[in-house]
Amino acid sequence: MSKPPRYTIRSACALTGINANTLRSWERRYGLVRPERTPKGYRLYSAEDLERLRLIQRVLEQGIPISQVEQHLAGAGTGELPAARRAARRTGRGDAEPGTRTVSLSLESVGLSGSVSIRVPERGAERSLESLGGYAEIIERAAIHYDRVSLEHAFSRAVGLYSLRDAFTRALAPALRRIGARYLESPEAIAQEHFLSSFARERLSASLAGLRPLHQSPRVLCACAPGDVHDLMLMLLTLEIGLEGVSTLYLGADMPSSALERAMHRSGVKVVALSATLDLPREELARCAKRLAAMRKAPTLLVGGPGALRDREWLKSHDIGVLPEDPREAAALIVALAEGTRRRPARTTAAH
Ligand code: B12
Repeated sequence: MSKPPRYTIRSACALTGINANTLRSWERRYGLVRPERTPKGYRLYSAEDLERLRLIQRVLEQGIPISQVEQHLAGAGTGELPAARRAARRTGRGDAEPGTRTVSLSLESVGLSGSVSIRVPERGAERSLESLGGYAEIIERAAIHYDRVSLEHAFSRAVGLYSLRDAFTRALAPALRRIGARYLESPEAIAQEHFLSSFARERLSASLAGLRPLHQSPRVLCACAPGDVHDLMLMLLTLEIGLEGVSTLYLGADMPSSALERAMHRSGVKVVALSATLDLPREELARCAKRLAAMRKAPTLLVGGPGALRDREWLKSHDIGVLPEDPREAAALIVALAEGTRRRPARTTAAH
């Protein structure tokens, strides 16, 4: 089994949207998170550390000063936070004071049971930012105006409050699809789509860069199908696999099958995950699957994305697995295959 994943400070920044100086200062000045250190002194964050960082961000988002966060989190064990107790004392009852609202925070994500309610100042402007749908609109507007500052701000905030996965799939991706859908009405939409997809690639690349597992040779090869450059979901999938502690070989866009086969051979990966948004290059894939079947210790070949879903039956009939649409489910399946805890998809008997 793979070791629990640990993240470098670079990954932690990319995954939480918090910058490195802030992370160091939260550790040094307030002792809010204490990551492990490598023998050379580099910080390594655990998944629990990342969840705690997200919880801290949620508390800060409610207007609690950083200097009081530790106290708030410490109060969590009693089921009530100090701010809530103080507010209740002031009003003599537990319900709302004018100008304040109650926020419930689940502690499950940091390994504690139950949830806590805290009373925080009403901040009208923040409320509209609370749902990811709201972020999708802000991101779309920012892309339409090529407003990098607002884009950075909204996306980082969504990452911080939710996760990179949710921020990407529920805020940035819908904005991208909406902008993409407008290209017939407005030629400028192509420029806006490029602006937003480049931004998404930058952010996903930054996360991937910090996620190279240090202790394994790669087990999963990730690439786009030949001729296909839509690599955003592939990057997210690669990230999900990495977050499970499984090492990947990311080859990116438009991978010709001949090069793919050589890379599979040399790297010795156990699973090959391809992403296909456009229609499948059937001939090339069929040739690749055939050669693969003749290999000793052949890796499992799987394809995901809209192109694969449209051609599901054809893929199955060629002994090629189809990945679930949800990138997280797809990653779970790949990880299970890479770790040998799940059998390869059954060979079909359909005619080739
Ligand atoms: C961004 C984008 C681009 C960018 C790609 C940037 C990049 N680095 O990825 C650029 C500008 C380069 C581009 C180019 C082209 N594009 Co384009 N593009 C898009 C756009 C707007 C988003 C694509 C995307 O990232 N989707 C991923 C997420 C955001 O959305 P989703 O598809 O709904 O994904 C969900 C699931 O399907 C699943 N999923 C998706 N992919 C995968 C992969 C895996 C492995 C898994 C597990 C799950 C999964 O996850 C999502 C959550 O549920 C779409 C519009 C759209 N509606 O998707 C067009 C779109 C995909 N493009 C299209 C086309 C036609 C092209 C071009 C041919 C245009 C041209 N004439 O040059 C070229 C093709 C270039 C090539 N050779 O590949 C068409 C495809 C039509 C088709 N059915 O074949 C679309 C649908 C636009 C349209 N409505 O016509 N494109």
